[in-house]
Amino acid sequence: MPSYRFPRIRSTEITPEEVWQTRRHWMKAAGATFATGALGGWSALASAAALAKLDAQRSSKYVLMEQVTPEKDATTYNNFFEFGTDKADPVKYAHTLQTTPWKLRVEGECAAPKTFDIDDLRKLAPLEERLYRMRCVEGWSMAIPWIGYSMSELIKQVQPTGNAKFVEFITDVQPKNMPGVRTRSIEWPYRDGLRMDEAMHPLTLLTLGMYGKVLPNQNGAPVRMVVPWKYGFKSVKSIVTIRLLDKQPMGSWERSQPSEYGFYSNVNPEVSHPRWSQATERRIGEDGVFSPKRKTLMLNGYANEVGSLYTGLDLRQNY
Ligand SMILES: Nc1nc2c(c(=O)[nH]1)N[C@H]1C(S)=C(S)[C@@H](COP(=O)(O)O)O[C@H]1N2
Ligand SMILES: [Mo]
Repeated sequence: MPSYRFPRIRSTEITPEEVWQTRRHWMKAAGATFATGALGGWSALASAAALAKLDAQRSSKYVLMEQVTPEKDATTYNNFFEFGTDKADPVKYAHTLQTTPWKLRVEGECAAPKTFDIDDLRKLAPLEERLYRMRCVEGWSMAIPWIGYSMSELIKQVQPTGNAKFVEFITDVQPKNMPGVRTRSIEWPYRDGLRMDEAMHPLTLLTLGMYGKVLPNQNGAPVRMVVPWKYGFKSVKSIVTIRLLDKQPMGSWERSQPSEYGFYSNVNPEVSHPRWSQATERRIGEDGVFSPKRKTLMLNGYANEVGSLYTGLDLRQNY
């Protein structure tokens, strides 16, 4: 099994452009290996190679001075409880997820509720490739080139009313195809919510692809959300319903354990989860037990962009 690792460069020594160049180089190498069939038998990677390309303009605004997490790591180390609770489960089992046809309904406090299919969504706004940090509350993180556009582009289509103060995002439930929903690990359908101004913030991404291709099932095909300044579980996968609400909704994790998971779930190194410190993180794809852990950044490094959403809010109380 060949493994692709980036050369170890201190992140302070590289420019965003070099990061992307390195990534292109890596993708070429990976493509060459797929072509020769050297990975025979590893179905997950074979199917990842077969995913349709998705063209997007690379964002000049949303870049990071960091190395891109290898695609193999981002697509084989996942949380998608509908397919099991082990990180290796989604890539093994999510091939059963039925993604066509797909309908996404946007409804609730709005003048023009509407149902979109995936073609509608692809055409709704120009697709952008944005490199975002992603951090799970469990203490690992990645830097992933997502493809999509700001969630606000979709939400404004339905003409929200003045009562739309919150937005709820709901995953599909396919009992026959999702072994995890037969267990009561959390409440199904998987759901979570944002304040309206958080949902309308340009960083909040309606996501249709990653690494130059459509989303693999294990990463939430065919359409998911990515909210990079919040813990990973706010980034709802395989969305079928978006509901504009006048009251704050309660997500699946908050319902299951309100003392551990709050509505905000902003990445915050100063406020620990009861079972895990949030001060540091392990970057997936960085080799070895001797690699130093990274310090977790306030709002996952997006404080300049979204900090003002929380002025006057006690982030210890509103965790
Ligand atoms: N429907 C659904 N969405 C979900 C989850 C899930 O279990 N089900 N897990 C969340 C968690 S905890 C994380 S960390 C991210 C992981 O996204 P990734 O696998 O693409 O890295 O998805 C989030 N979205
Ligand atoms: Mo997570």
